[in-house]
Amino acid sequence: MPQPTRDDRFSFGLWTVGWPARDPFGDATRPALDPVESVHRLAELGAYGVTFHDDDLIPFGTPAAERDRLIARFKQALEETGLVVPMVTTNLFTHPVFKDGAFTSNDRGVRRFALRKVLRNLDLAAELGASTYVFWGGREGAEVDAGKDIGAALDRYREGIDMLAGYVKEQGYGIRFAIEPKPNEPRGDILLPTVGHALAFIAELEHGDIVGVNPEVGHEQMAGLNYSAGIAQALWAGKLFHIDLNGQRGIKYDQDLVFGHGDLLNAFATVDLLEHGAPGGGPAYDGPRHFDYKPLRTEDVDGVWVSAAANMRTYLLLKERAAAFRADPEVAEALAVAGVADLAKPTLNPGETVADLLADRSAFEDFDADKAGERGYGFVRLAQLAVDHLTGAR
Ligand SMILES: [Mn+2]
Repeated sequence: MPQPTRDDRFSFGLWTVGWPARDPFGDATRPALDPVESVHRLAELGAYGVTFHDDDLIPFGTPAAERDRLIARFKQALEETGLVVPMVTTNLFTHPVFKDGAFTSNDRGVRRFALRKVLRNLDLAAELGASTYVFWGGREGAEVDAGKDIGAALDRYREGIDMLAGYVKEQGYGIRFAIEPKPNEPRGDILLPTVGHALAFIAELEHGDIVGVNPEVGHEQMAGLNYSAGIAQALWAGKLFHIDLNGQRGIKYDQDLVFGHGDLLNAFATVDLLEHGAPGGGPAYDGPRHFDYKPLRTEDVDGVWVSAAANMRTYLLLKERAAAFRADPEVAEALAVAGVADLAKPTLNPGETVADLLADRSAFEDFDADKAGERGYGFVRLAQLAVDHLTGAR
């Protein structure tokens, strides 16, 4: 059975294993974990990286001297374990000040406070060597249509991200930003609800060159969307800067299940894409395999570490299965029958003009549409081959 190693580049948020399992209906079922202990346990399990929101490490409102002490002991744990910090993010959602958003709060004072909170944490992210800074705007949204000017909110969102990106460039931090879409929860409707919305927003930025996306499995699936198709478009756009792997079972509240414990077939497609790139020859993903999940509320502390290990085990099992799928000659034949690689061929010939196409009788006048309509693509056979590999039947 595959064992995770540093080379697999698995990373976890402090807030994942550290979630004490308080939910809207019930109290915490587990004690808070010391971030230093989490670093040690994750390293023992085979992770290579740990990520955090500022407040996961330094509780909101901590005085400066205590902040320094908390950072120092965290750094010591990193040194002892060799764990790295590939990504850092900001908590702009827990404190009541952010109840109407951070960069897009109707209250200008709150917007300025939010920028300052991020600036301070960006300095820490750079100090710890992070290369990605995630923006999840869970409170950037509304419940009441008349209560939020969406256009103005997007102006302020753009203003904030551009100011912060400009700061990162000016400081020479070498950090890229990754926007994490989510359709709803905690707000009724969140701005930048899907990968597509986020990509369109990034195209409007002054510093969009260092801004990409951090798609989360469950967030796309909450919107009824196909996660592997979403990250394929982000890869195509050169914008897949980071990923949040977890599990979700359909359109409901954000479950943050263990990776693969939701839509397993889509998890297989996701790992196949991340590891091998698109079948027609697109780029594969080379960043951290980051898990943003929550151990079930029913787990005790031991169960937390079982669940952390389960994420990595699922990934490695799917990686093995995806490699077998790709190497199977029958899969290659099914892909050929389906014409998957043919899609990589441009529709027009090199240098072909509209006039050339109009003059090509074989493209229209003599084209047998009825015959072409008879073709079977064999996609079901391809799907079953994936299921056979996934279940270990091949
Ligand atoms: Mn989630």
